[in-house]
Amino acid sequence: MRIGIVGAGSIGSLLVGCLSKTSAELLVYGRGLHAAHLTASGLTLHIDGKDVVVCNPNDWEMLLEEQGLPESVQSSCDAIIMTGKASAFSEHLEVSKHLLRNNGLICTLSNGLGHEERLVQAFGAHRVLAATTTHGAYRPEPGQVKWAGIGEINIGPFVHPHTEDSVKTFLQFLADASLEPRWEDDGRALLWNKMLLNIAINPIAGLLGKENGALLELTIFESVASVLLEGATIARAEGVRLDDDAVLIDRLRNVLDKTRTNYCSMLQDIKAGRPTEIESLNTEICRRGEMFGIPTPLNELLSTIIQNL
Ligand code: KPL
Repeated sequence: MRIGIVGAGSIGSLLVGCLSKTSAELLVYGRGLHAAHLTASGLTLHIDGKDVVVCNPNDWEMLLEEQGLPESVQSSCDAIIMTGKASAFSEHLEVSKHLLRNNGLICTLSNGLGHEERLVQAFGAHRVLAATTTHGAYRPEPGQVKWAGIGEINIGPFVHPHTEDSVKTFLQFLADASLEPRWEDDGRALLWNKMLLNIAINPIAGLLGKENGALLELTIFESVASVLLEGATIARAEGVRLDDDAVLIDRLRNVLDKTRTNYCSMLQDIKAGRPTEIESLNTEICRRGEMFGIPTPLNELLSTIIQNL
């Protein structure tokens, strides 16, 4: 199976490193100095401060944004995982249209809601899977990725039920890569569960400037949980079947614990002076809250502060 990884940031590079150790054929799209390292010297993966895995650039084909897309790679991927930021979504969508073969599968790990609808418009419901990840990773320097939290990749149906063999093969490659794929029958709940984690963790860890583990401190954790529960009210108003509040809070605690040494993606964006994903996260909760006439003061506050940073 030829798998395209579109967006070679922290999570994208983690996937490249792990999948390069399987028999999957890899096509990787990235830009800048980090992508130059991936092309010329490969990738070093530091696993939770213990093991170091060196990944050889001959194990993937690299496409650089700076060079444009060659004809030779057109319609060559059986499956694509878009791993870029929400702000890169439109550009990565165009790249994916070029790379994905007829009837190939596509999913995105971008944080926030609304991306899958755009994939369905572009590729058709039968080609789109819902997917999220709780793996935590960051890039201490170009060519290096720290896998700071071993989580899961959750995959499920979005609109189409997806029982075809290619989905099983795709999941098997992710399992061979030790990326812990897990099939979830309710794709909408899957996307919302990840959204709830991100609206709670990302802006607060971003403002604190600390690793995810700092949010486990009792007084901070209570506020983090309140932001999550405010979002859960909106999900339930939309008819999404979520677990009870206590289960949602346990999951939050668990993800914070597993990614305790990770710098969340919003903190990485703030530090690097890049746009954050706040628009697709807390601001989106406020927008949806307004539609239902449900107040979302905590999400409003975080959204305003992050936007004004
Ligand atoms: O998704 C993440 C992110 O940083 O965006 C978590 C799971 C919160 C890991 O930090």
